[in-house]
Amino acid sequence: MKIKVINPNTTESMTKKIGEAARAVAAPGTEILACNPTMGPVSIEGHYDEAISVLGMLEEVRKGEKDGVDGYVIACFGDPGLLAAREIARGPVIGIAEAAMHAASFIATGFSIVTTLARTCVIARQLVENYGMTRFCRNIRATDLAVLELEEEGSNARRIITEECRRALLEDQSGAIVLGCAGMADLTSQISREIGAPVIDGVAAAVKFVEALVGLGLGTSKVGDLAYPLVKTYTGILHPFAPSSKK
Ligand code: 5HY
Repeated sequence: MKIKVINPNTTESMTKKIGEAARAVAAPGTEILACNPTMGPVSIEGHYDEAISVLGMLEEVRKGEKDGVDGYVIACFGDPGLLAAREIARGPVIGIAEAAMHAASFIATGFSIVTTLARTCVIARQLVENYGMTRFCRNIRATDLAVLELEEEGSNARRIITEECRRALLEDQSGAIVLGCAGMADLTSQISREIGAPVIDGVAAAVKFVEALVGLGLGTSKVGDLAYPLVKTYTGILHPFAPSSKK
């Protein structure tokens, strides 16, 4: 099967890291296509970045549909454009935040999210509520690291994140940690060993959930609100994004 893992920001070093994390857990028969749009924010750190990033992400799904992709991962912790992507996709589309939270809920009675800037915590909080995870999520902790600091050689990002994860176990009584940024995907096993608790990266979790759904013969429902978008004209520079009758 072919799974397209989409980094909605345009930082290629993060896309490479995300692709490596996805391939590390993919089953032998799964081909991972890691990509990012050529247009959009270099990092997604708030509502505006997220809104703008959705168009580029959806374009990657549109291309995937033409290329016979079996399922998609949206590799950004805000799960931007998730339902819009599901409307245009035949196969399953999984966001890394929903995947990580569900995985954590299967192995612990409570988890903490450790993320980047404090201003993104409200986005994670909204996802916790939307996904019905309020009873499992004990806390959402910001490290105040900018997303691109995770890409800097020799930054002390890993140490800062590890210490925050350690505090979360003690202070939140959490049994598992969810990493709140796709850019942390390469830190999972090292942090888990250091703190002695499960640490979940949503990229890997989402890949396995897509494999499971495709393996069950399940794709996105086309009954009701996730049916293909209605065919209509889009004017101006967005004209190429108009839903067409060709599926
Ligand atoms: C992410 N931003 O996973 C989110 C994390 C965040 O560019 N990739 C980004 O801080 O919201």
